[in-house]
Amino acid sequence: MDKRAELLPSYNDATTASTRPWLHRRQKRRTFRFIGAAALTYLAYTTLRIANNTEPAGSTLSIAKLQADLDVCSALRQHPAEPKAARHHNKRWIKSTKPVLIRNATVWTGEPVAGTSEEDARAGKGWGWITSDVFTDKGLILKVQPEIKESELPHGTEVFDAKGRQLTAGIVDMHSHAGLESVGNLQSDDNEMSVDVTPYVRSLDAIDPLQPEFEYIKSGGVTTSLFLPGSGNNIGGEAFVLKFAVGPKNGRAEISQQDLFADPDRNWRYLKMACGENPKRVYGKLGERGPYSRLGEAWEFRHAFEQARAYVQEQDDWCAKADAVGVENMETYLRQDLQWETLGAVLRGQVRVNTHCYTIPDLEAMVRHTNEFKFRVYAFHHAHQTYLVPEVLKRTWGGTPAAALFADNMYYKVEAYTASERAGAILYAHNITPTYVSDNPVINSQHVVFEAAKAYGYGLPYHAALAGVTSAPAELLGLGDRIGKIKPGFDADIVVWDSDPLSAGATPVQVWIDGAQQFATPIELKKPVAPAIQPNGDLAKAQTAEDLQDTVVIYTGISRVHGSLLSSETSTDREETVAIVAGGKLTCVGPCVSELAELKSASSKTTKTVRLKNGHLTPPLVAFGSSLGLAEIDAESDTHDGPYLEDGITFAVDGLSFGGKQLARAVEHGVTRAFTAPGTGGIDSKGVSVGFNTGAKNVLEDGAIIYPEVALHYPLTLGAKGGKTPSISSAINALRTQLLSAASDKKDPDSTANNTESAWLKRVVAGEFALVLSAHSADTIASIIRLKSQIESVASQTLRIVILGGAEAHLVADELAASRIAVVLAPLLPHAQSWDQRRGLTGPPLTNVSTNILLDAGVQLGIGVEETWETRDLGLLAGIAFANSEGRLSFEQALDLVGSNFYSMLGLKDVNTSSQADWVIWEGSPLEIGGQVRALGGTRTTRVWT
Ligand SMILES: *[C@@H]1O[C@H](CO)[C@@H](O)[C@H](O)[C@H]1NC(C)=O
Ligand SMILES: *[C@@H]1O[C@H](CO)[C@@H](O)[C@H](O)[C@H]1NC(C)=O
Ligand SMILES: *[C@@H]1O[C@H](CO)[C@@H](O)[C@H](O)[C@H]1NC(C)=O
Ligand SMILES: CC(=O)N[C@H]1CO[C@H](CO)[C@@H](O)[C@@H]1O
Repeated sequence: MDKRAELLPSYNDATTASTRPWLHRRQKRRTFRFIGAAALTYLAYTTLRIANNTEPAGSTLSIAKLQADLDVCSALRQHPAEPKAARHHNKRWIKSTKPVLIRNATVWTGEPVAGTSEEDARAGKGWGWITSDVFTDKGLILKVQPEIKESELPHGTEVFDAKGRQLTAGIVDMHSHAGLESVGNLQSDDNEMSVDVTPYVRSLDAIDPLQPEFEYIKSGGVTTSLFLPGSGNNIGGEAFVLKFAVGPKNGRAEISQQDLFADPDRNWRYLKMACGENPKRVYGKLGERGPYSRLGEAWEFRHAFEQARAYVQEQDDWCAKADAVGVENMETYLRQDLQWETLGAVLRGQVRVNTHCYTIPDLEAMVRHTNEFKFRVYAFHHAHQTYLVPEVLKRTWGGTPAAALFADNMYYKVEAYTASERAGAILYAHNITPTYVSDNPVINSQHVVFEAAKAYGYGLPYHAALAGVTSAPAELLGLGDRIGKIKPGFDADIVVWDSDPLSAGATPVQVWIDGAQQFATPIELKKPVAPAIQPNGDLAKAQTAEDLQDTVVIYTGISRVHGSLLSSETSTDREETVAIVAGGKLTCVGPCVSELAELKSASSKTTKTVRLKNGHLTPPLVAFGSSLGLAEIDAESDTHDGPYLEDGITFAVDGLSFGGKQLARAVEHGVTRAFTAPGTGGIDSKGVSVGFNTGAKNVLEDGAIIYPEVALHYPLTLGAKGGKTPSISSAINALRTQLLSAASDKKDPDSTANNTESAWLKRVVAGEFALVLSAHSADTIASIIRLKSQIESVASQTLRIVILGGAEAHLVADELAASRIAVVLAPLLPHAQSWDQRRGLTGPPLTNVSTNILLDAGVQLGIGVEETWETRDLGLLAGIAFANSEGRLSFEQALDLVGSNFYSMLGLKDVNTSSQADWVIWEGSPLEIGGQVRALGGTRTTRVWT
């Protein structure tokens, strides 16, 4: 019998629950074979006994057990083929699900037009959005064609009008740990950390379908995921491909894991392995146990596969002998060890291996292991250095693995420090498939399509980016003929989007899984129907930075100028707007007719003209709340300034270090200013923040420091609990006591005590500096509002308070507005990463939008940076708020969420608001995918990309 069917409960097929003919057939066949063989064996045995009057070898063994072992032999020889045969129905289909006609959609089928050669398809030819209807029944897509007549469809067909909106296959995220950790990160079942090599454990045994993330991940259009064990172990255990439709909402009697299997027949198995830093950190114990180094890890892998190889050989020898001499003559039973069964199946080609490997040594060692033991790796995950070694990947045994990537989440550990946003584009150019994954909860799987969108922005062809979260992962999971495309015969997993899925803020309007509509009362944003993106091939061209101090550069094709950079004379009517940059300064914005004429006549000056498509001129973006300038590699303390002081305060300006990759990327993304407070990352910090220029060489350089002191910061998230304040209540009371004492002491801080905490609290109470408090919980925020009025009544002075975090701020929006407390959302889109964020809104179609509720209440808003890598995305995050604001935000107001709002909420004078100010010229919109910085300058850094 099939070993894995024995290990796992078989799927209770909802459509055939009472009869399960497929199961019965197999059981009957087996029973028949068993009875037949046993009878024959007994006959042979008695005949022999009579003839020779001797015991044949093995006579003490159970004939029944030997026969069962022989059945196992045939299962061991099976090689799973991808299911191809036409299906009458999808086995996951629930009979109560009605046929559905989706009318008037703009459809991405997932394939180029018929007849497109493979070469042309790779080059992006033949792909496109088509206007079509889609008809589904019995859990399958049955028709994809325009103007399907309702009269030809079964009675009771439900009709959904897509109104011309974009329709794609359900998103497939091939790296998720959803359901393995409880909401708010209270419990984790990600890793079985008893030993390093645990091929025998299964993620399924922990997956909790009750976790709320199942609903919000699905609200992002994700219908299928590979649920992997964590990466703490070199060999972490078996993974499962599951769909996000479960329970009564999906027409099922109860909520069970078994309802989740994407392929009820479980044709393929999956294994998670991991190499590099994680396992050696988790297990290596000096002198006691390995792996202590990558050397030890390679041994762990090779040793495990050596056991598995011997196990497979022993089994194969037994089976061959049983075939040759007759199973009844075997002297032993077939060896079957749960410990090596999974790896044995890997060597038999029955398991799709997915391996977390970042670096060249890790990738290359794994490629050696595949050749030594002859097993296939389907994808390298977290594969940040794969773009450097495509030829190494091609040496993998059995076929070139894909790379499962993040678009721009990088630099967080040493292994991720040599990464590139262009990795996907580079790999694709080398014929290697990039797919985009969430590693949920690292990135919220709900937004995995945003990773693909950014990959397109970083030069991956549009069709390959969209394939990277649909058909490509489907194929890598062995389900490429069932999911990931909109094609007759495929599972009816469908998303209708409110805008192009690869645009900022794209949100599903409705999601179907196996033909069943997933949201009964979806919240739909009021967005105009917009055409799909016209793929921009220019995004693939790499730009190189130049310092053109001595050249006059004329930028033409500017279609939008942020108001703060428009001089009063500028008229943007009729004439084309240009921007002239000389010596790093913006010397003219507007038609600049006379200036252009002057430049033409003054032949002495070197001029260069850059023609932009849809150019934008804006002020620089501001990173608020990150550890930019204080920490380079999040996981490496040597690269940090260090933790904040529990007792007393420090000044971020004293710890700044310049020149790292984080700051370089910030500049390239138009973020030339950062407001950073003491701390080691995340939103919690304590002390006095600094405002600085991210492009500066060092702290002494002219213009490097914009504000030596920005605000006084304290943590009030769960991170505030510890040391002298073991509780939130004690942390709030400690702050209250200090503020009250500052309010009652009217003396000016004397110069010797200028830098003490109490001197700074006095400045806060006097309204000279803002108090920035990191907090997510609505109740903590309510306590802060209460605290503010208590202090103000004593100080008779308005306190300037800013909340950083604010996941649950929407619950106290009116109170925040009344108390004139500003909120910097970090992250913009929370997803219950901690208990105090659990009521954060994840957005439509499941919930309302947090920013809209806060804007309606009149709360002053900013968008902050929680993890430093997100600095790159600040423009796009503002773009998401803009796209989903239903008109509440103008283009400029959206940009101000990551710019001028910080100055006003913190009470800072924007030191450079004149036309001499810092400026950024973009090709494309900074709020949209594909917007690229082409030049920036002003106070300090001047850089031009050509
Ligand atoms: C399809 O949708 C588009 C965009 O909303 C609309 O202009 C068009 O009239 C619709 N066509 C049909 C047949 O409903
Ligand atoms: C004390 O700090 C304030 C605020 O930064 C500053 O304006 C003042 O010059 C400082 N005084 C001395 C003596 O350092
Ligand atoms: C969403 O917001 C709208 C408008 O403010 C409100 O009427 C509605 O009740 C809200 N829906 C939910 C589910 O919170
Ligand atoms: C405080 C500060 O950086 N001010 C700058 C504003 O811009 C002018 C002109 O570029 C600079 O000279 C100032 O240093």
